[in-house]
Amino acid sequence: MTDERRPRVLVVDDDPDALELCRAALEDGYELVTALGGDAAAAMIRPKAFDVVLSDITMPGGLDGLQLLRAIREIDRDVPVLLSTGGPTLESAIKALEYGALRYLTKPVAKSVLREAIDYAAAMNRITLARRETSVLLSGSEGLASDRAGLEAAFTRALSKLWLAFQPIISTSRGSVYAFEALVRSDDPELGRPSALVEAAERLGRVWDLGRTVRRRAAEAAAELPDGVLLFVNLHPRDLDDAFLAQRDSPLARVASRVVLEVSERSSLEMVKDARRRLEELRSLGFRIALDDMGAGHAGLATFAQLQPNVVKLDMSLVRGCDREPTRRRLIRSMVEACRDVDVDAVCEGVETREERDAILQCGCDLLQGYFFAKPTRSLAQAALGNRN
Ligand code: G
Ligand code: MN
Repeated sequence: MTDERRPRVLVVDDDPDALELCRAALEDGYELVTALGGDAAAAMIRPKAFDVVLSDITMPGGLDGLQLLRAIREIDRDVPVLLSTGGPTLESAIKALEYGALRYLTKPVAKSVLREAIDYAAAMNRITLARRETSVLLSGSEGLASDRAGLEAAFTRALSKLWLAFQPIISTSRGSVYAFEALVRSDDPELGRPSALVEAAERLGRVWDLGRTVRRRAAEAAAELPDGVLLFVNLHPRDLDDAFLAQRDSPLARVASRVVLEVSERSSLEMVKDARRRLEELRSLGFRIALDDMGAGHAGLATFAQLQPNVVKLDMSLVRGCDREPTRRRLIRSMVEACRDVDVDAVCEGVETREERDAILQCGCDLLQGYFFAKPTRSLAQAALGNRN
């Protein structure tokens, strides 16, 4: 081992004999800390205090292994945790996965198996630590706060400083604004980038909080829309599980006929239970559905069939440079034509230059969005003025 420090392993069991067995297997090469039961272990957890944790699952009379794992994840989201159990159940396996356990060991654990598993986990931990350092080196920042409490505080702060930017989608044939897309922004220094904000929400299990806040703001904006202009609002796939989304008296549902909900092709809908039924509910409330980022994901046909979108947005990675590449134009043209055949509106996103705009128009696409027309801006009125044709 090249590390000057021996990796610290926390072993947790309610059976002192089991702890001794681990000591014998790991003493050579590891610094071992033992805890007799989950409560004792929980009291020892600090960020980065251990390189690996190995815990029994069934420990009567205190935190069991799964509860301990959960408590560990509140404080240290990285440390590899191995669980050992006499009889794994499906339920415990699912929970373990959810809280990020590295693997299961079935008792009795042979010494060599244990050793190998701990060696592997320790290596995983070294990689994770190095990756974090790399991101600090390359981005000059710590990345997202590594402790849950810190991230939670940052996220709450970012939500309170959340605002929506609006970017027009232009109908070139009508020479007017067809819709605005609402894009989430925050003035928070740490979680200002939308991707960081969404990632934090995902980590904290607070995607619904974020979605509800965005939709409340979007509903306020919808009230100011000029006649006949729609508002596009991005959904996270997890939002589809939020019963509040499809409630008739939710702020956005009250203006549903003016709203197009975007679901990204980048994200799979497989994790959403009853996605199809939920989409039907939304449609029956009057919402329209858009498939966002078409061409950027791998979901393709399955997502299309599941969503039955009213609008498809062709991803900017396809649009970019389409004036110079015939292949891109051919793909855009065939998607736009196929959409028209099934009565779906096609929007090209990320149009940055006059040349791209002209090439897209030649492909038969009427609805365009991108910096060439207008950057996202704070107010709807400003966004409408910004567009050029
Ligand atoms: O995934 P989605 O399509 O919702 O992402 C839209 C994002 O793309 C927004 O953050 C918006 O600011 C950005 N965007 C909009 N128009 C353009 C453009 O013309 N060029 C680039 N590079 N980004 C754009
Ligand atoms: Mn979008």
